[in-house]
Amino acid sequence: MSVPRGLYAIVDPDACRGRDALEVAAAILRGGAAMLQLRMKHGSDTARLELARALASACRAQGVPFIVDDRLDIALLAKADGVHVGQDDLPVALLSQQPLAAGLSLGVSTHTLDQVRIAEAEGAHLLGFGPVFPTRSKRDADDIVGLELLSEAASATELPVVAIGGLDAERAPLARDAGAAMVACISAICGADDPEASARAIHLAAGGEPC
Ligand code: TZP
Ligand code: MG
Repeated sequence: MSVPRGLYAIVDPDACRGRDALEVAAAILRGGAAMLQLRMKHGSDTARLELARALASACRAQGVPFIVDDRLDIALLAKADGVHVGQDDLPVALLSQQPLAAGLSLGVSTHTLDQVRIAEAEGAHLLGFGPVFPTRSKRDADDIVGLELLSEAASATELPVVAIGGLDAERAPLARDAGAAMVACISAICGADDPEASARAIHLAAGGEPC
Protein backbone atom coordinates (compact mmCIF):
# COMPACT_ATOMS: atom_id res chain seq x y z
CA MET A 1 0.00 0.00 0.00
CA SER A 2 1.53 3.32 -1.00
CA VAL A 3 1.20 6.00 1.65
CA PRO A 4 -0.77 9.07 0.64
CA ARG A 5 -0.50 12.51 2.26
CA GLY A 6 -3.08 14.67 3.94
CA LEU A 7 -5.83 13.66 6.33
CA TYR A 8 -5.76 10.33 8.13
CA ALA A 9 -9.38 10.31 9.27
CA ILE A 10 -10.26 8.35 12.39
CA VAL A 11 -13.95 7.57 12.58
CA ASP A 12 -15.02 6.98 16.16
CA PRO A 13 -18.77 6.52 16.66
CA ASP A 14 -18.46 7.97 20.17
CA ALA A 15 -17.21 11.25 18.66
CA CYS A 16 -19.98 11.64 16.07
CA ARG A 17 -22.38 13.52 18.38
CA GLY A 18 -25.13 10.94 17.95
CA ARG A 19 -25.01 11.03 14.16
CA ASP A 20 -24.72 7.86 12.14
CA ALA A 21 -20.99 6.99 11.92
CA LEU A 22 -21.33 5.68 8.37
CA GLU A 23 -22.91 8.94 7.21
CA VAL A 24 -20.22 10.95 8.98
CA ALA A 25 -17.58 8.76 7.31
CA ALA A 26 -19.20 9.25 3.90
CA ALA A 27 -18.98 13.02 4.40
CA ILE A 28 -15.34 12.74 5.47
CA LEU A 29 -14.57 10.73 2.34
CA ARG A 30 -16.27 13.36 0.18
CA GLY A 31 -13.99 15.87 1.88
CA GLY A 32 -11.02 13.95 0.51
CA ALA A 33 -9.51 11.95 3.39
CA ALA A 34 -6.37 10.12 2.30
CA MET A 35 -6.86 7.21 4.72
CA LEU A 36 -9.66 6.20 7.06
CA GLN A 37 -9.53 4.22 10.28
CA LEU A 38 -12.37 2.75 12.32
CA ARG A 39 -11.83 3.24 16.06
CA MET A 40 -14.71 1.73 17.98
CA LYS A 41 -14.13 1.20 21.68
CA HIS A 42 -17.75 0.43 22.62
CA GLY A 43 -20.52 -1.73 21.24
CA SER A 44 -20.83 -5.35 20.21
CA ASP A 45 -18.54 -7.17 17.82
CA THR A 46 -21.55 -7.66 15.54
CA ALA A 47 -22.00 -3.90 15.30
CA ARG A 48 -18.26 -3.36 14.97
CA LEU A 49 -18.01 -5.83 12.10
CA GLU A 50 -21.07 -4.44 10.36
CA LEU A 51 -19.68 -0.90 10.48
CA ALA A 52 -16.22 -2.10 9.45
CA ARG A 53 -17.63 -3.86 6.39
CA ALA A 54 -19.68 -0.84 5.38
CA LEU A 55 -16.69 1.48 5.81
CA ALA A 56 -14.43 -0.91 3.89
CA SER A 57 -16.84 -0.82 1.00
CA ALA A 58 -17.20 2.99 1.10
CA CYS A 59 -13.42 3.42 1.22
CA ARG A 60 -12.84 0.93 -1.60
CA ALA A 61 -15.26 2.85 -3.81
CA GLN A 62 -13.11 5.98 -3.28
CA GLY A 63 -9.75 4.20 -3.49
CA VAL A 64 -9.02 5.17 0.11
CA PRO A 65 -7.12 2.68 2.32
CA PHE A 66 -9.24 1.44 5.23
CA ILE A 67 -7.66 0.54 8.58
CA VAL A 68 -9.18 -1.10 11.67
CA ASP A 69 -7.97 -0.05 15.10
CA ASP A 70 -6.92 -2.75 17.61
CA ARG A 71 -8.59 -5.75 16.00
CA LEU A 72 -6.89 -8.08 13.53
CA ASP A 73 -9.97 -10.32 13.43
CA ILE A 74 -12.29 -7.48 12.42
CA ALA A 75 -9.72 -6.18 9.90
CA LEU A 76 -9.54 -9.59 8.24
CA LEU A 77 -13.28 -10.22 8.23
CA ALA A 78 -13.98 -6.76 6.81
CA LYS A 79 -11.19 -7.14 4.24
CA ALA A 80 -9.53 -3.97 5.48
CA ASP A 81 -6.21 -2.76 4.12
CA GLY A 82 -4.59 -2.67 7.51
CA VAL A 83 -4.73 -2.83 11.27
CA HIS A 84 -3.49 -0.27 13.80
CA VAL A 85 -2.20 -1.24 17.23
CA GLY A 86 -1.14 0.69 20.33
CA GLN A 87 1.66 -0.12 22.73
CA ASP A 88 -0.63 -2.34 24.84
CA ASP A 89 -2.35 -4.09 21.93
CA LEU A 90 -1.34 -7.06 19.78
CA PRO A 91 2.46 -6.79 19.35
CA VAL A 92 3.57 -5.68 15.91
CA ALA A 93 6.54 -8.07 16.23
CA LEU A 94 4.02 -10.94 16.10
CA LEU A 95 1.70 -9.39 13.53
CA SER A 96 4.54 -8.79 11.10
CA GLN A 97 5.47 -12.51 11.27
CA GLN A 98 1.90 -13.76 11.18
CA PRO A 99 0.76 -15.23 7.84
CA LEU A 100 -2.83 -14.20 8.62
CA ALA A 101 -1.73 -10.57 8.61
CA ALA A 102 0.39 -10.86 5.47
CA GLY A 103 -0.60 -8.14 3.05
CA LEU A 104 -2.07 -5.90 5.73
CA SER A 105 -0.56 -2.52 6.46
CA LEU A 106 0.59 -2.49 10.09
CA GLY A 107 0.30 0.81 11.95
CA VAL A 108 1.64 1.36 15.47
CA SER A 109 0.97 4.19 17.94
CA THR A 110 4.20 5.59 19.37
CA HIS A 111 4.95 8.27 21.93
CA THR A 112 8.74 8.19 22.31
CA LEU A 113 11.74 7.94 20.00
CA ASP A 114 12.56 4.52 21.42
CA GLN A 115 9.09 3.29 20.54
CA VAL A 116 9.53 4.68 17.02
CA ARG A 117 12.79 2.79 16.50
CA ILE A 118 11.44 -0.42 18.03
CA ALA A 119 8.20 -0.39 16.00
CA GLU A 120 10.19 0.09 12.80
CA ALA A 121 12.57 -2.74 13.68
CA GLU A 122 9.63 -5.00 14.52
CA GLY A 123 8.03 -4.61 11.12
CA ALA A 124 5.56 -1.69 11.32
CA HIS A 125 4.69 0.03 8.06
CA LEU A 126 3.36 3.31 9.45
CA LEU A 127 3.63 5.06 12.81
CA GLY A 128 1.23 7.25 14.71
CA PHE A 129 3.07 9.74 16.94
CA GLY A 130 1.44 11.79 19.63
CA PRO A 131 -0.41 13.26 21.29
CA VAL A 132 1.18 16.29 19.63
CA PHE A 133 -1.34 18.64 21.30
CA PRO A 134 -3.80 18.09 24.17
CA THR A 135 -6.68 15.82 23.25
CA ARG A 136 -10.03 15.04 24.81
CA SER A 137 -10.70 12.04 22.57
CA LYS A 138 -8.47 9.57 24.41
CA ARG A 139 -8.97 9.11 28.11
CA ASP A 140 -5.63 7.40 28.81
CA ALA A 141 -3.58 9.61 26.49
CA ASP A 142 0.17 9.78 27.04
CA ASP A 143 1.99 13.03 27.83
CA ILE A 144 1.99 15.69 25.12
CA VAL A 145 4.95 15.13 22.78
CA GLY A 146 4.89 18.53 21.01
CA LEU A 147 6.12 19.57 17.59
CA GLU A 148 9.84 19.35 18.34
CA LEU A 149 9.67 15.69 19.32
CA LEU A 150 7.39 15.03 16.34
CA SER A 151 10.12 16.42 14.12
CA GLU A 152 12.73 14.22 15.81
CA ALA A 153 10.46 11.20 15.40
CA ALA A 154 10.00 11.88 11.69
CA SER A 155 13.78 12.12 11.30
CA ALA A 156 14.40 8.96 13.33
CA THR A 157 12.56 6.63 10.96
CA GLU A 158 12.16 5.84 7.30
CA LEU A 159 8.48 5.09 7.94
CA PRO A 160 5.67 7.58 7.37
CA VAL A 161 4.79 9.30 10.64
CA VAL A 162 1.19 10.32 11.26
CA ALA A 163 0.78 13.15 13.75
CA ILE A 164 -2.12 12.72 16.17
CA GLY A 165 -3.68 14.55 19.07
CA GLY A 166 -5.49 17.89 19.09
CA LEU A 167 -4.98 18.50 15.39
CA ASP A 168 -7.24 20.63 13.23
CA ALA A 169 -6.93 22.74 10.08
CA GLU A 170 -4.95 25.45 11.89
CA ARG A 171 -2.44 23.06 13.41
CA ALA A 172 -2.15 20.65 10.48
CA PRO A 173 0.48 22.77 8.65
CA LEU A 174 2.61 22.80 11.81
CA ALA A 175 2.59 19.00 11.90
CA ARG A 176 3.30 18.80 8.17
CA ASP A 177 6.22 21.23 8.51
CA ALA A 178 7.55 19.12 11.39
CA GLY A 179 7.77 16.17 9.00
CA ALA A 180 4.47 14.36 9.47
CA ALA A 181 3.35 12.48 6.36
CA MET A 182 -0.27 12.72 7.47
CA VAL A 183 -2.41 14.33 10.13
CA ALA A 184 -4.83 12.15 12.10
CA CYS A 185 -7.98 13.66 13.59
CA ILE A 186 -11.00 12.44 15.51
CA SER A 187 -12.90 15.33 17.08
CA ALA A 188 -12.03 17.94 14.45
CA ILE A 189 -13.84 15.86 11.82
CA CYS A 190 -16.28 13.49 13.59
CA GLY A 191 -17.43 16.23 15.95
CA ALA A 192 -17.53 19.01 13.37
CA ASP A 193 -20.82 20.67 12.41
CA ASP A 194 -19.83 19.96 8.80
CA PRO A 195 -17.53 16.91 8.70
CA GLU A 196 -17.10 17.17 4.91
CA ALA A 197 -15.90 20.79 4.99
CA SER A 198 -13.73 20.14 8.01
CA ALA A 199 -12.14 17.05 6.43
CA ARG A 200 -11.45 19.01 3.23
CA ALA A 201 -9.84 21.90 5.11
CA ILE A 202 -7.61 19.62 7.20
CA HIS A 203 -6.68 17.42 4.24
CA LEU A 204 -5.53 20.42 2.20
CA ALA A 205 -3.81 22.07 5.19
CA ALA A 206 -1.91 18.82 5.77
CA GLY A 207 -0.59 18.80 2.22
CA GLY A 208 -3.09 16.39 0.70
CA GLU A 209 -4.07 16.38 -2.95
CA PRO A 210 -7.36 18.15 -3.74
CA CYS A 211 -9.98 15.57 -4.70
N1 TZP B 1 -3.94 8.70 20.21
C1 TZP B 1 -3.21 9.74 20.62
S1 TZP B 1 -4.12 11.16 20.76
C2 TZP B 1 -5.53 10.35 20.23
C3 TZP B 1 -5.25 9.03 19.99
C4 TZP B 1 -6.22 8.00 19.54
C5 TZP B 1 -6.85 11.03 20.11
C6 TZP B 1 -6.87 12.03 18.98
O1 TZP B 1 -8.14 12.64 18.91
P1 TZP B 1 -8.34 14.17 18.56
O2 TZP B 1 -9.80 14.43 18.83
O3 TZP B 1 -8.02 14.33 17.10
O4 TZP B 1 -7.43 14.97 19.46
MG1 MG C 1 -5.38 0.39 20.50
